[in-house]
Amino acid sequence: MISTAQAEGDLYTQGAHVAHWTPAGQKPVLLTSSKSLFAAGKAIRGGVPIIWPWFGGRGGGLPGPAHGFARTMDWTVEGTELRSDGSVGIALVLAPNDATKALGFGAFHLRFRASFGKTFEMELETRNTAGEALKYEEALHTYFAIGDIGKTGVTGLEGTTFIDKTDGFKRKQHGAEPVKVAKETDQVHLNSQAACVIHDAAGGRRIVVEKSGSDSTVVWNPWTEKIKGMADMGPDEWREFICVESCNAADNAVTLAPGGTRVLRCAIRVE
Ligand code: TA6
Repeated sequence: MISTAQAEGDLYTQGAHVAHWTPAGQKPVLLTSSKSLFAAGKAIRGGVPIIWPWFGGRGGGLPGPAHGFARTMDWTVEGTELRSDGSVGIALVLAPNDATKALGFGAFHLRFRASFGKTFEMELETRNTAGEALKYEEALHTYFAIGDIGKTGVTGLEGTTFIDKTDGFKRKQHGAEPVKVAKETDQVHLNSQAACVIHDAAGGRRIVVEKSGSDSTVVWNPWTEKIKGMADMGPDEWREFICVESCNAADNAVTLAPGGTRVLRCAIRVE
């Protein structure tokens, strides 16, 4: 639990999972489901799940949990900092263990830094400690709280190619209009480095999502039917959130040279 004059927030060592960030004078910016299980080995539903080292199903007939193992493992707090500007920084690390080695990941080092203040900043640093290249996907899979999905649009993805996971993973071209959600939406926008803005008309605000070190952006909302099969979400919660995920997925998977380091950054503010 973080509480300063600038913001409030919650972070769990399981998954280095940020569940809440509320800047002073604002409504909560992240949604964590009222039905999240908060159980060992089960990802918290909402906030910012850290997706690593694969996005979605692992594929290739290989074993492993959806969206990788980082979000259900216990991370170690490396340090905390109350800064002179009133923001709070927390750093957590994840190193290989028997479970990751059994999945074929025995040489890596992850560091996640979160900064809670008037803006919310995250960094996911991957270091390859192996003697060969490390290929991985990653995402900060952020659930943004909005007033009404039907009155929400996302700009910043104009003209991008996306993989439509609701339509046979077909590749499609997005036009010049904002991304809107009027059915189940699950889109991996490729080669997109631009900042996104969530226009939350019902909530009377815009949420700006800037990023660096990220070449893909996913927009997801389960809509009315898929959410019914999600035990850790209320049946009406689909109206109240949109995931805009800063990631490196699919064609934008990362191949990191031995000894290399790469950082995915995301900075969020409300206007
Ligand atoms: O990012 C969108 C997505 O990949 C969807 O396909 C949906 O599966 C969502 O993530 C949530 O996945 P989870 O494993 O957290 O239920």
